[in-house]
Amino acid sequence: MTKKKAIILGITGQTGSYLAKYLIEKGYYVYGTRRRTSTFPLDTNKLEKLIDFKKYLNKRLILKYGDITDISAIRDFIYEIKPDEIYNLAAQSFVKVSFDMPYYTTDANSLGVINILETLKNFKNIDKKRIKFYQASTSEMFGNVTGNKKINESTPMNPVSPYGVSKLYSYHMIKIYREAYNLFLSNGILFNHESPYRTEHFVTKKITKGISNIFNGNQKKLYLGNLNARRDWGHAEDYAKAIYEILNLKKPIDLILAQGKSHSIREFIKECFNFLNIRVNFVGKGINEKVIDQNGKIWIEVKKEYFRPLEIDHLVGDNSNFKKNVKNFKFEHDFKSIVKEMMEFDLKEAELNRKHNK
Ligand code: NAP
Ligand code: G4F
Repeated sequence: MTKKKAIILGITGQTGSYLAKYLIEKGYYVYGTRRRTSTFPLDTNKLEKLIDFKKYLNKRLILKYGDITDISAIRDFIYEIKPDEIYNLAAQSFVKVSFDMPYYTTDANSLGVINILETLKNFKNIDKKRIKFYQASTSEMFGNVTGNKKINESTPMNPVSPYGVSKLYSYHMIKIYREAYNLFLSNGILFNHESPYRTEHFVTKKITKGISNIFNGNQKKLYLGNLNARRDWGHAEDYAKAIYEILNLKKPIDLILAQGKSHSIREFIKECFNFLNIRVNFVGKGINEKVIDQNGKIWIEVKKEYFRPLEIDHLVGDNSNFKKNVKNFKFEHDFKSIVKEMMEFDLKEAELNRKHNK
């Protein structure tokens, strides 16, 4: 087993939690930052569900306070740990919120990355160790692609959200610092990835949790936005493993990670109802659309407030470059199995809540 040290910024998030689990299983010492919040308890619940805290916390898993916008915290952390690898998954990651909070989104997602890059540049001058750095880049950087073609690494990038722009800034800074200062910096350009540990304001989790709660009588209806949008959904556990592979290639690289298939939000909803064996119809159009079962019960209604000022209609990625570079990588999950796993997980939680509320 390796004795390597990895820092994960954004360890409390969905993908950070899966990555921490994977690296600990590989024998890594994993160091992560958690943010100070004014409320307690702090959000380590995803991590705690995936990792045996009793066994690993403060042994192979060390959590420190830190915020990516605070250069002193980031610099001290990197100088103290002297890690072999750094994975930057920390971000204001919700596209819709980026329209409401463009300054903070830029601060965390763009300037936060400069805090790390500047630290790595200076660190290289005083220490011989060449730290490998992974940046969580995103398909949001591409925006709307003419003809809804499969996106590859050469597709022009025209983001349509403050989030997309903030990530595009970092994507380019990675390329610039890599070339200018000979640093080991890689961009993983990941398409949407989901799991039972997806934060609940993202659409997949909102749907599986909402339908599970309605099924259990905990909630009356679910309200959603644009059901026509199409996304290329993979599983966060597969993508965490792929992130490790991307960073551990011989040379730094920019690679797309996707499934190569897209589904609409409507198709995702249909698959959830298929899982429950409930037949539903989509009635009406646009903001008047509703999802109604055979007994006339309305499960889902479309609401204007969940639409975005600008939208990406269709995202689908070409992963052939990933497959060429990361040989024999096996995706363990597909669209159907993701929906199944999320529904099973949320039905269990909803059932517990129903019993608790009785
Ligand atoms: P997530 O669940 O929203 O996790 C985001 C993480 O960033 C959380 O740990 C969060 O901490 C942390 N964070 C937010 N602001 C921070 C700050 N100022 N300083 C330090 N940490 C901060 O996101 P995810 O789905 O795991 O995605 C991980 C990364 O991949 C993100 O950078 C995201 O933009 C990118 N990405 C995601 C997808 C996807 O489909 N999931 C696709 C492409 C790229 P708290 O727990 O304290 O909030
Ligand atoms: O689940 P979403 O919020 O994810 P989105 O915007 O695609 O962003 C995610 O994937 C990106 C990679 O492409 C990441 F970089 C980013 O960090 C994040 O993880 O929305 C997916 C689609 C959108 O088209 C949205 O308009 O679902 C549509 N949607 C319809 N109703 C909704 C809703 N999205 C949300 N969150 N909530 C709704 O009620």
